[in-house]
Amino acid sequence: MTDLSAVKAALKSQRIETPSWAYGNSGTRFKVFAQAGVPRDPYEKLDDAAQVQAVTGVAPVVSLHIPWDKVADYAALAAHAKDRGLVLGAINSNVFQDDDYKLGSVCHPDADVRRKALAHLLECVDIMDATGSRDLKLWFADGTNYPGQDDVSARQDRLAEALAAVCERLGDDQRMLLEYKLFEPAFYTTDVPDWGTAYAHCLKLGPKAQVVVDTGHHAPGTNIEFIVAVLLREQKLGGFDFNSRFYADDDLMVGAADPFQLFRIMHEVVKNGGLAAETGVAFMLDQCHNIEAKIPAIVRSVMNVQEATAKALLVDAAALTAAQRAGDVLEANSVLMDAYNTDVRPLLAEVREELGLHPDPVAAYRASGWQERIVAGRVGGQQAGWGA
Ligand code: PSV
Ligand code: MN
Ligand code: MN
Repeated sequence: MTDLSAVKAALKSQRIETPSWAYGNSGTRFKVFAQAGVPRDPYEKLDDAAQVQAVTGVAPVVSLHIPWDKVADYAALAAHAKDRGLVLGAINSNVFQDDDYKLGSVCHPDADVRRKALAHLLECVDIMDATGSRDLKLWFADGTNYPGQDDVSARQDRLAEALAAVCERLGDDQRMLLEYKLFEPAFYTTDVPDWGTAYAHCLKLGPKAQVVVDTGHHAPGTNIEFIVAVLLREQKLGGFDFNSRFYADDDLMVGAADPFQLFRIMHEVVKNGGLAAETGVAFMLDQCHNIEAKIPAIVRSVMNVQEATAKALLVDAAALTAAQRAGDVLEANSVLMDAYNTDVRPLLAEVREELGLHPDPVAAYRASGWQERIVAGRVGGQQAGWGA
């Protein structure tokens, strides 16, 4: 039997981090469909994030992307966040949108380009000091398009050197989250293509270096929950970049393409203790909302993560272990499926009411009048930078 009050307490204390770039105009490389009322600067992105927090109560953390969120005074931006009940989360570096990075950034064959890329990563740590952020999230577009183009092992050496320099610079309470991605924009080799490569680097770098699992960055059919279980077991799971994919790095709303996969991932998280704040697993979103309304889509995404988490928390752990130990394959599977097939929406509505919130966050957002205010008040909203 599952203890419902413990389930509710866990749901109330989960923190879901939303990305600043999801509030701006962003999308595919083909066309970014601009929406009315989107933020014109990072301050307004935080104003929108505050609306998501206001209706969900579990999304007070916002990731930034540098230089997309470049401001003159990061401490002032952090204060703006604080005034709205938010905190600034992961700082995402950007060493992929400059002409110099055609052949890579920290893995580039030219030492001058590598120095420039490293300087940016170190600047991101300076920004973390000002914002109070714990996490530096690193994703590299580095790789090659053609066999023979560059020395694969030498590129790993260059990567290791840069990562070590970044790790060295981190403060005691700061971490480096290394993100992997199978392919794109490099199509032959990618320098951090998979969790194994990320893990190997993080292992050498020590406890401040952790792997981040972006759910859209795997080959079709990859068993992501297995990766999650292994990384948690090795205490190397720094967090998630949640989103949905049908084909490649689609960046659609988490839980939209495959809610069952999201449940399986959250089951491994819950089972292996990753929901506890002390483990430091960050539940971040990394999404673009190109054709759907942005703020309600982010609210829905937060709810989708909550629903998968609630179902995972409802798994009857004792019954599951008993069935597994007895070798009762069907019973073990049905214990898991019972939890997955539970409609957790009423439970989450109760959780919200107990937090003093409206039971339906999307309806609450629509009723708030915020959308009408930003459409009327903001002109010339910002391009997030990605997918331009
Ligand atoms: C590029 O694939 C990417 O989508 C990565 O997932 C990063 O986390 C994100 O951009 C922001 O840099
Ligand atoms: Mn990502
Ligand atoms: Mn991605």
